[in-house]
Amino acid sequence: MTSLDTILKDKSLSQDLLDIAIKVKNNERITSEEGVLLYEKGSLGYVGTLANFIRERKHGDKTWFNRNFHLEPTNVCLYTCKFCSYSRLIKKRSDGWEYTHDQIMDIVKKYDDEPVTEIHIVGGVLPQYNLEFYANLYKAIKAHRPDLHVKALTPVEYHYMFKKANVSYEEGMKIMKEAGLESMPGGGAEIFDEKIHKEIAGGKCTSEEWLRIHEVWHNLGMRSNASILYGHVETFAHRIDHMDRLRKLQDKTGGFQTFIPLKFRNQNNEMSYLEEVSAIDDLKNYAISRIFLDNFDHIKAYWPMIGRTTAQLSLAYGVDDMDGTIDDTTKIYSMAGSEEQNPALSTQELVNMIKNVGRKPIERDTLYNTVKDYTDFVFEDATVYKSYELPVINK
Ligand code: V47
Ligand code: SF4
Repeated sequence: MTSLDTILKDKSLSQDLLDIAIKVKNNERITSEEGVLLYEKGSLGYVGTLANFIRERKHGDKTWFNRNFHLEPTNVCLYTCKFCSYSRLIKKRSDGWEYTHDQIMDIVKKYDDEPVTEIHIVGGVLPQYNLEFYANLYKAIKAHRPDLHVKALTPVEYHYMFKKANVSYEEGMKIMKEAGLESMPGGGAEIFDEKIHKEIAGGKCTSEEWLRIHEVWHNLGMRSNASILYGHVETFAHRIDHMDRLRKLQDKTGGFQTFIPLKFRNQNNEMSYLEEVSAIDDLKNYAISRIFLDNFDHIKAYWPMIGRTTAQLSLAYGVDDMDGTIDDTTKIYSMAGSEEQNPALSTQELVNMIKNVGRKPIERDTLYNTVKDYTDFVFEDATVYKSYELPVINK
């Protein structure tokens, strides 16, 4: 790949792109206008070089991953987001699942002998999954396995359950923290622009509410992630506006750990008429996120959504985090048409994916503490993760 110095000496580069490259070199923030310009005028090679420079300044070759599993209590949801291939309320509730507290605990217990460090809980919104249900669930998980980090739900669920329980965001998040919630994943943000948000995700918590709940959580000294759903009806200006709102909140709280660009997948949803964006757009989007979000430590490529090959390529375009082993425990993306129909990687596979593109695999915990550096580690035998049969519900 070209180096940043080569770009800085390139006489054919326009002044506006040169100015951005100089800012990157000097570790200065780019403006929203410059962000849009990167999408409109920056070539893949140009934005990739800038993003890779920032990535290596922050992390060198280090590439973070964790050992985790997802738990999706239900795929039935009150809301009807147009991009969602997952919710069964409208489609066919009898095709869905609605796990009870005990069934969820049975799934958690199946991982008792596995070296996972994180449980990622996410799913649909339903009345029975209320504040009491989740508070009891978090308590039960932590009582059963104190070392398992509970990363759970998004402002979409919390807004709904706090409203029903008639508690403020401050009270509600405090209850969740005391019950055992340790961090919040980045979902539910979609696109902050109010008009587009209403059009594709109307009814669920607004952009302002999403940001406010993260702020309240950060004010309790806790960490969370942020995402964007891109590649549908939004414009480049909407993507930058979304990142700008995150950058401003991050300036205030410093509570975000990682930014996860989520590519819209078009199978089995109400927006299937839209074509998916290309892998070149995906790489450019990772790179521009890396350049724009100067106050975010990490940019994550979520491989179950983007596919392993693009995830590997993204490591040269600003990405430094590959999420986790997943163990085939999420259905959100396979239902939406991802090439990863049964997302699960053994630690060895994930480590090799990272090594094969010349980076250093570092296992982390959810809060990015190093668990193990795999750079010089040689596997003696394949530590292949088992996939478990989940209980069949509603049958
Ligand atoms: O908010 C739903 C997205 C998100 C589709 O924090 C879709 O570590 C593309 O946020 N095409 C939930 N995307 C998942 C999420 C996440 C995933 C991995 C790691 C973390 C983290 C967070 O999934 C939703 C929505 O934006 N989504 N349907 C679709 N058809
Ligand atoms: Fe429900 Fe989430 Fe799907 Fe929207 S994206 S319908 S909130 S499960």
